Amino acid sequence: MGELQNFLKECRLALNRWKTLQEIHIVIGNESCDLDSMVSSLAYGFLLFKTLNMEYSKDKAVFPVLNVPRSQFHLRLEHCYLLNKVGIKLETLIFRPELNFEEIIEHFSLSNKSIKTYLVDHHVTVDNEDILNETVCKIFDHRPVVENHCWTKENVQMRINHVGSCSTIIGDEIFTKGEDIWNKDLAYLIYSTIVLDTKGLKMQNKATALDVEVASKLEIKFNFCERNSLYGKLMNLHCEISHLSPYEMLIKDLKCTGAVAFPRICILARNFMSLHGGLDALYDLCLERKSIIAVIIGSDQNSHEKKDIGVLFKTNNVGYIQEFVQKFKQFGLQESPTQLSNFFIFNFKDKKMTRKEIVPIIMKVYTDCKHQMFTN
Ligand SMILES: [Mn+2]
Repeated sequence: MGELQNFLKECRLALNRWKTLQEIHIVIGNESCDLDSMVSSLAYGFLLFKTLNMEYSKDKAVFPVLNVPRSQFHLRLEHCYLLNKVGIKLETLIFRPELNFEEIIEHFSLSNKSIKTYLVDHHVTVDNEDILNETVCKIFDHRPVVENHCWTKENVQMRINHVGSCSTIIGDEIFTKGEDIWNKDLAYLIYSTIVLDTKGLKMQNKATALDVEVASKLEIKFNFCERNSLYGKLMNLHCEISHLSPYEMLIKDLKCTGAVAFPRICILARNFMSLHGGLDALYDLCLERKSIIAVIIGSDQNSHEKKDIGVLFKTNNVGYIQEFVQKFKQFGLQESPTQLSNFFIFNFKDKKMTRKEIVPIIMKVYTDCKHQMFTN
């Protein structure tokens, strides 16, 4: 068994006897569980495992957590493909519902044991993990800093770089903090993720100098030489939707912020809504996530439009909806008509935005329109 596979097996075993541990390190990615979230938590967990000498200690353990239920993981074909390729078995992974944070925190604080949390690929905890806030000690992220995040420099080390992939940051951490822990499987996970997130490491796309630097170092060290074919393979898997129901399409790559859900899908939002069961699935999502608004970020590389946004309001408050739509349009978007009074399609006028850019805009509009909720 390889070192990485053995590490994951050890983590899993330690989870079964967590009450006997003196020191726990939780590494958790964001709730969309996209590829760089998963790989960053596994890889950073491995770095901690090696550099804190956990392999020789019965008292310490690291839990690299994938922030989705196990039952929803198989929808992510590119993740399963890569794990299988490096020989990692799904049963050795730890999924969010398999840890009871409340119970762990209570037990650890009562008995004066140590618990530390590391956030990768996000820097604001959502409801399902905000109980961990007090324990957060390090953050690695590549998205725009949210202004009202609650961390202070004294308690939390933040490393935020505007790179294409969070795995680039973790790869760079490994090169500087533990170069000797690299093995081919770990390197392949990081390398593949950077390649996918930067569209084949092309600078005109999302790759930055650091993405290229880390990926190139891995290419030299481990003889990787397949940027284009690897990108094609992973992207095809990522965009494969024939095995998914409309609801599964929505939860495959989903983020929720407050009362707004942001599913990202591989067809245009307009086309999603014409699927049989598309609208129902969107309502189910709102119900399940207690969302008032669902914002579909649609993309289809083969279409002329390439990207669009669909917004469903789970309210009939016309004043609210109108103000929201007017305000949102001001961010370089064009509204195109639909048959529904509470669903809108927006097309980009010139510059297309990513979900990272859309989320803060929507949240600002959402806050600015809140007063309308209570009128009418
Ligand atoms: Mn990410």
